Amino acid sequence: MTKKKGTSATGDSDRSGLIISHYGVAVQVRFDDGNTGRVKVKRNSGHVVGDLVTVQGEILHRLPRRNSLKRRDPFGKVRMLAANLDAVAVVIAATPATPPGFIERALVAARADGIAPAIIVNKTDLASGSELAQQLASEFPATTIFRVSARSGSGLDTLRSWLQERQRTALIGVSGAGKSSLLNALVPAATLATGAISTSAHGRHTTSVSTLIDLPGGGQLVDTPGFRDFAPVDVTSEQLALWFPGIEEAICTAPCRFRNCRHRNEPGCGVQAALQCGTLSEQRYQLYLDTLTAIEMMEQQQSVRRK
Ligand SMILES: Nc1nc2c(ncn2[C@@H]2O[C@H](COP(=O)(O)OP(=O)(O)OP(=O)(O)O)[C@@H](O)[C@H]2O)c(=O)[nH]1
Ligand SMILES: [Mg+2]
Ligand SMILES: [Zn+2]
Repeated sequence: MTKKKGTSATGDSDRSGLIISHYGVAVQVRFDDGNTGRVKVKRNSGHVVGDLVTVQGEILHRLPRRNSLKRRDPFGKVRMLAANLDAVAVVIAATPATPPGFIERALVAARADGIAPAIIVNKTDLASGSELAQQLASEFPATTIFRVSARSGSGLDTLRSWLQERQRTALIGVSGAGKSSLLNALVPAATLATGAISTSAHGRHTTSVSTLIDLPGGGQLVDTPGFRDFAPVDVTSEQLALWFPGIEEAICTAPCRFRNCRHRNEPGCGVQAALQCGTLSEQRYQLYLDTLTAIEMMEQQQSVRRK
């Protein structure tokens, strides 16, 4: 373990702090006295940015979490993004494009864990960005949407006051959407690396570790590495519809006949009714079905493993 600034010579006093960065085999802890220090952890130790810890000598104890944002990667592995969050903001840009269903699934994961979701449409200095913002406003009428440009600074004041009201917000989204650029624009002292302008539609991964940064005037932001797949973890096939944008509203408008309706082809289904009258789009419904099928497959695998 590297020697921590301000630690007693024996290193045996118990100190509490917050994990502000994770480097795989070590974490950066900000202690309650404001000093920071690196503490070694085992690879895949399960610690994550936002974790409250106590450190005694070289031993790190994690305190219970109030929530954690997780996703399942394409190989079925659970990846934890950050812990003890108040909000999660999905950063979107026209280029590189965000895969269909990413926003819906991120909203489901956030809501299921009691974390307030928002969408940040970045790069609105480009015409394509403004068009995208308009489109998303009609696709996600119930979600808070910010239109910003990290480059020109437009919309940042409104976003900043929203972030300040929440204690801790994680920025997530595909690589190249501009998460680190936004953080640098919001926090003058931040110097996060950002990707050079890329002609590739898929962008490249610039940020490789999550970092927590204080916003001047209150609130904290967590910058995360980009990823393209977002599959929720803590949501059962039964719960999915309750959190899925568009589906949830359909059920509220016209409750289904069966309480355990999965909204596929059960009679008296409110979701089918919304599809027929056009208040729910075919595309959104298909995304719901795809996510439902993926969760059901995971549940089956888990029940086979338990047997
Ligand atoms: N035109 C325009 N370009 C932007 C804006 N914000 C970011 N960019 C560019 O988008 C590219 C990617 O920005 P990053 O901030 O590195 O993106 P990121 O989401 O942090 O990417 P990862 O760290 O790989 O996940 C860089 O070339 C930025 O200069 C913006 O508001 N307008
Ligand atoms: Mg980044
Ligand atoms: Zn139904």
